[in-house]
Amino acid sequence: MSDRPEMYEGVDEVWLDGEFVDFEDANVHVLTHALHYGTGVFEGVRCYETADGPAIFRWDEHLQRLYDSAKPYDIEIPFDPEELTEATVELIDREGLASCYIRPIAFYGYGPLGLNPANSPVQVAVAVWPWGAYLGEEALEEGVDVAISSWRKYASSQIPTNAKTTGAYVNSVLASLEAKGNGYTEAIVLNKEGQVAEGPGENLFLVRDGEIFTPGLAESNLDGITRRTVIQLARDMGYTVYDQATISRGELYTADELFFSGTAAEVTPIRSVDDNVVGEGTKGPVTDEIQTQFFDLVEGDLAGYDDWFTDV
Ligand code: PPE
Repeated sequence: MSDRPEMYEGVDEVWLDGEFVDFEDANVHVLTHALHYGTGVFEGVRCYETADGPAIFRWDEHLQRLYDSAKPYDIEIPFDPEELTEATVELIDREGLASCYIRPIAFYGYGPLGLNPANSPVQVAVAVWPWGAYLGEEALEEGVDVAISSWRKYASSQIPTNAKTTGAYVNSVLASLEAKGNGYTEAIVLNKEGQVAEGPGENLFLVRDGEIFTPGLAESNLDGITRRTVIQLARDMGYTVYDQATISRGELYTADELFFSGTAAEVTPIRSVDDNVVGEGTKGPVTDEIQTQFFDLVEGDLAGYDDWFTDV
């Protein structure tokens, strides 16, 4: 067995199919259906350190999306939401983590190969580990340099775009590899029509003349929970937010500000697109205000959003 990635150092256990197992024993067979055909669904959630202790941000919505993602694939998750909640809360508690990233996954396990998954058991796991700034700590302040990917986002007529399906993430992996290979931090992926969809693991927001725009859900992007959070926060702050926008590639170059949103990426400014400087080439004022409000929110310092937290 290879050395454990640094990311998981200090993690003792994983919850797998109803049990807490040692980290090193959280394994599957090589003939696991999902390994061959990508027949799994997953979530990415964050638990933040708040004044009242660790609290999971928008857990119920993430869990709902997990069950929804499972539907098109007939993945019958053999645990109810209460059981997965209890398991996750207990896992974070057992690990003694003040803040962490949470990765629930449900997938067709070891059964007969062939495309029909009906005779493969559904396995479920939840792993947690500390995960800092996704695109780097500096990215949150300085912004990231991104490039338009030559890979297009698949359409929902091909693979459901509102589901987080493991296999479908090859599209994101290709876009990331290309961007990183060309010296950029991240990609922006256009949809089949050539309009802006999202990042490989982030939704995208555009600021123009003090108003905020984000691609609508028919643009082949994920219905991101951080996207929903940013839309509501911005509206509560008095901004006009167009959440059903169609954004063209050209509009990215002339935007005043651009930023990514995502559980992992949180609120990350974009400072250039295809080497064209966005705005002043720094974190713009609207992005700054929303990012500050976002971190105040997730750290439990904003009144009025208690429903969005699950205490550990
Ligand atoms: N689009 C995609 C394609 C995506 O994967 C994510 C999350 C988002 C948008 C933002 O959605 P939300 O997290 O609900 O706001 N990407 C997850 C996985 C990242 C990874 O590298 O793995 C995440 O942020 O957890």
